[in-house]
Amino acid sequence: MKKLSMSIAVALALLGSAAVQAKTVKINLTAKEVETAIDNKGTMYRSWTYEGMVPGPVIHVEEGDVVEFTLYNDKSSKNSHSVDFHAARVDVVKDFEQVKPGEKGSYTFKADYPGIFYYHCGADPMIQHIARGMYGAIIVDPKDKAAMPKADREYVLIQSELYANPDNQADMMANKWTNVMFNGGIFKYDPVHDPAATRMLQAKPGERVRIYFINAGVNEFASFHAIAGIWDRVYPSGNPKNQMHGLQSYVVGPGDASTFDIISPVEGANALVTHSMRQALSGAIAILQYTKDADPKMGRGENILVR
Ligand SMILES: [Cu+2]
Repeated sequence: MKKLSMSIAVALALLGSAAVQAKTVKINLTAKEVETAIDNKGTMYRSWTYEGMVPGPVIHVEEGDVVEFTLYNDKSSKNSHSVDFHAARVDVVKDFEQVKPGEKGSYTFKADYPGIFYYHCGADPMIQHIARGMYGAIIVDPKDKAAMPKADREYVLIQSELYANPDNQADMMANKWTNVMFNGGIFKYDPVHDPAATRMLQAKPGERVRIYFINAGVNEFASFHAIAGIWDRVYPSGNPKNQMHGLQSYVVGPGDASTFDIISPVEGANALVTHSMRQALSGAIAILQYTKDADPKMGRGENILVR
């Protein structure tokens, strides 16, 4: 009996070591030039996208994973596109090269650093490709599961600017945006400022809510703040080694990202904003509502980026 339990222990140890070995993950994205809704009324905009959505899909891997990435550029596209993963260390010329309509391009990288990283199109002119919607999030979970406190719910919020005329690069270069948005929509999660809004972020009081915040820019800095709340922890670039406590706001520059944890001791709500008021009041406000009967599906699975 003793011998048997020993051999089981050895087998489990072997299984354990196999489980922590780096795995290879295949990720595919397709660039598509389609119309997307930019507000709660359904106003359409001639976006350029990954998979027909703004932001693009949330990509989730683990520290140490080898990512085999392929970009397909849909044959209906009029422009070349590319993907620049901030989680990758590769050759900017060879790997981030733009892909022509109807063609594909591949490269491989190892996700060496845990955290929240931006991805975006780098095709020329980059300012226009990003401003039209070619951006998204890649989360690299730390290999050490105890490196960060476990989050009860997680949400991705990506800030960006809206330029009224998607063809007008001069307005983008002159920083003449009309609105700042979270996840590609004006007041997308804010029924206070837009009665047409139907979505909010949800959690229960006392839960640790983790916000993966990316600033896609293209030009503005974000001063990310929770009105009526305090960030319990902020992790610049989402790396567990970068840990700050008790912050009221934290600046995330264009092309940067950080992980923000918040816990509400009470029922009610926080308004998550960029505290630059011109940015917030033109569309960059998300209500995070705390109720005891918060929807268990929110902030989990597919709903970490609320579409
Ligand atoms: Cu592009």
